[in-house]
Amino acid sequence: GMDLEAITKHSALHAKPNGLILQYGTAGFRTKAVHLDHVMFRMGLLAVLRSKQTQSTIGVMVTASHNPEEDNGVKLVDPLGEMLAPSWEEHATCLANAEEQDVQSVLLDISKKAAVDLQRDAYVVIGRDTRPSSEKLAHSVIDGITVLGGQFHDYGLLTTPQLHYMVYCRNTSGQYGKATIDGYYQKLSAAFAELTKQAPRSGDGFRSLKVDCANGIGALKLGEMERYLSQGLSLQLFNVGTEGRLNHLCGADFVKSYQKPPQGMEMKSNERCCSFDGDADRIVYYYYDADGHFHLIDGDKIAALISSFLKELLLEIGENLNIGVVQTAYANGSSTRFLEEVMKVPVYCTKTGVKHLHHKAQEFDVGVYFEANGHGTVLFSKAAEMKIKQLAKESKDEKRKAAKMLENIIDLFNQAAGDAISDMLVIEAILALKGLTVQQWDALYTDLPNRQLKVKVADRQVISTTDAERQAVTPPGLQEAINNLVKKYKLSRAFVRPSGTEDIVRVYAEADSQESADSLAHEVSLAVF
Ligand code: 16G
Ligand code: ZN
Repeated sequence: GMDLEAITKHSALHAKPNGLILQYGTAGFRTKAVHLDHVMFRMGLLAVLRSKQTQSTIGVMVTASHNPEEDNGVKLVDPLGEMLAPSWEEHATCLANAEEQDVQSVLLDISKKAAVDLQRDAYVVIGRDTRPSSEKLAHSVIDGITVLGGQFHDYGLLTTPQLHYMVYCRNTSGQYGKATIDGYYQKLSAAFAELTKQAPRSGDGFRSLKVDCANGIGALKLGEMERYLSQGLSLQLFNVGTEGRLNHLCGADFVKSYQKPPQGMEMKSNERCCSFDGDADRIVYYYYDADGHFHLIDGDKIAALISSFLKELLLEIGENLNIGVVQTAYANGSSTRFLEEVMKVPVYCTKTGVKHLHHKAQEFDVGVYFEANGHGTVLFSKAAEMKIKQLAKESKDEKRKAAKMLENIIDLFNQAAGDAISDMLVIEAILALKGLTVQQWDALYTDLPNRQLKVKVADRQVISTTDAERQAVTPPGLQEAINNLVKKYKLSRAFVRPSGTEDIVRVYAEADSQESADSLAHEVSLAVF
């Protein structure tokens, strides 16, 4: 049962500010850290209910990813390391917004609706990013867990994907890996070493990569990981959090949004560099060419590199395993064309937000998904994994070699969530094996010039969309107006969608030149008013 008195008492110690209403959005709750104490406590409560209901370990991650340092947030991780199920997002929103005197009744209501057996045990694991506010907020989560009698393990500082990994491991009785930080590094570094064993050595014998850690958790975790990597890869870490502020003028979101290098990183021409975001679930690459031009290699081009490599290996093993690439409306038109027409892999488009892409990618034997902003991974179906493992044991020569590579790739990708560390290692392995420079990778295709704008409107919900956010349904006439504007430009495309994380409408446009993309985006944003 529930100790209602204890709940009331502890809840009062984590009181909700009057009138504050928050939504469990695409990335959980996210706002100024000072407004989040009650949400943390209540998410501790909710995690216990979810754990009882699923009879599994549930994760709670305290982070606000690429947001400014003074923000924070929280999200729950479901049993297979996935994002919280949509019906529970609603419960989360209800509970977070309940007035103090209603917390008990909302808890009971959720338990009833979701058929939670309150007699069951509960186990919750917690991780947090490096924000100054995160430690205290994580303790509020723990307070919520314990007041409902749940057990917990606090992993302390973790990247978001590491917490997803832990949850996945714990609920698959260790089959996916050991649910410890050492287990995570061992699994990844072993797969990386196996995979790159065959790679031709570069001139000086080892490969090096510069990493902008966004002054966040990535610095800490890459630092820990380095000794596991031994000779395979040498990392030079920048923005490690000793001086700069988290995500300030650096990190994957900054580099992608402004299409320029982060501050605090020394770059020479043609050097391969990458940026993590604040919780290390996103990665983008970039370099300066010999003429001093900056080139961004975003999630779309990461997907292109990875799917080309995987397609080749799949052909080699010849088992008719299907591969699909999942993108969002933000994917550059050139990337979609390259994948469909040159690589001949089927491409699918889903709504923005990792959970949508992840879900779609589960339909394939090999499902590659990436958002343009650098969040993504590759999922292998159980059947594909078993087939590959069998071939790696039983087949011969080239086929066996390809199967072994795929086997290691499966281990190297985080199957629970997009993971900057794991994606980085996959990319580095592919580049090494293929002997590709960053410029050669970049040259797979040329991005269409594009522009993103934010538009402030009175009520962003008046805009609704369909066709994976590529078509506006309401307000009436908006889509027609966009169609007419798009017609004026070559190779053009544009869409609008209400943001799921900010009180704004986002506009995206691409066209044959930067001037055209800029002016199309501007015209579309005027049509939104
Ligand atoms: C969240 C999503 C991210 C998406 C972004 C879009 C997760 C873990 N994160 O950060 O995938 O790209 O929202 O934000 O799902 P927007 O709705 O404001 O454009
Ligand atoms: Zn993130």
